[in-house]
Amino acid sequence: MPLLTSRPSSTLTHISIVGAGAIGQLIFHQLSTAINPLQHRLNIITRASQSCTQQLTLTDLNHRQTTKMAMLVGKDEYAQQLPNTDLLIVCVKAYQVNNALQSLLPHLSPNCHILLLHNGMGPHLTVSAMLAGQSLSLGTTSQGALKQSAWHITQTGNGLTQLGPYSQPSTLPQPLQTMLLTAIPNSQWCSDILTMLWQKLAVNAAINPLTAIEQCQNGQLADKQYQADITTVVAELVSVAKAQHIELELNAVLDRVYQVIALTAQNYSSMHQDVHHQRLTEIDAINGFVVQMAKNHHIATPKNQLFVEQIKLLEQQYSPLIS
Ligand code: KPL
Repeated sequence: MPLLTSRPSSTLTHISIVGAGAIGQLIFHQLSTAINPLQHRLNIITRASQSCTQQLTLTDLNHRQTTKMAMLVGKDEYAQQLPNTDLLIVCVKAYQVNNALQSLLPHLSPNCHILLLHNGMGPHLTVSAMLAGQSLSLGTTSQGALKQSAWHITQTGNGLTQLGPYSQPSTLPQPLQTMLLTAIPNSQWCSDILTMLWQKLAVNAAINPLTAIEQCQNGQLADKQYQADITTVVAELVSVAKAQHIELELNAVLDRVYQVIALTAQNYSSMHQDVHHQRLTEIDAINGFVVQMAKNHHIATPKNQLFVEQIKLLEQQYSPLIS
């Protein structure tokens, strides 16, 4: 059932969100509050066979509850709905990006703009090789959201969101860029998004595996006993970034890691939670990506490699299924 019928579909700007996890739903709430319903159509692409409408609830940081109706597009309507999509925002986990896009790309118009928003790095390399004319932007968000139930999320943090073009020059129409920055609080457009993603990768490469291995909150990593591990893992990452022509300053990156440790002291990192709930972790897109890139440049990254092995060992103990 289309949400709007007042304008012909071809004159509307269509925005589709892929992934109905906590971040996908949060972005849906934020966009649906900001868009002009006479000009935009917003929906969520699902892997279900049939399309349906669904009530989505958000409890925000002020404990206010709002409910929105969402059109969930199932596989039966991909061929009809996806060719109209102007902006596809992909909010699935890094390891789900390739599969998700493989089934969607054949239906997308070459004019569609794709935005990848996930933890870690790597999928942009395979996705950019799969594209048939579509242009690509990348992003990272430190917003926090937790699922209370399938369609009710609670916002837990208002961290920074950084978005920027991977395809050069960017073909994301200015009104869509403005709409994204208006809708998502504390967000910015970064012309040098790869540098921002490497900086965020350093934060995740230091905090996520260590908190999962030590089974602790982020704040515990301020303890002196973790200092050598954190410095080594970040120093390895900085040298790999440099080989990729991304200039990071080791001390500045370490300062940022310790700032995040302090600001999120009470949090359990996403990798800690994945291990705790026996889910597949994002290790391949975090420390695994550093190791992978290092191999291309013949750089040794033993600490990142060790973290990958330790997390994979934990995963083997519960054999997670790829969803
Ligand atoms: O992004 C995070 C994560 O848990 O994945 C940090 C910044 C480490 C906050 O927990």
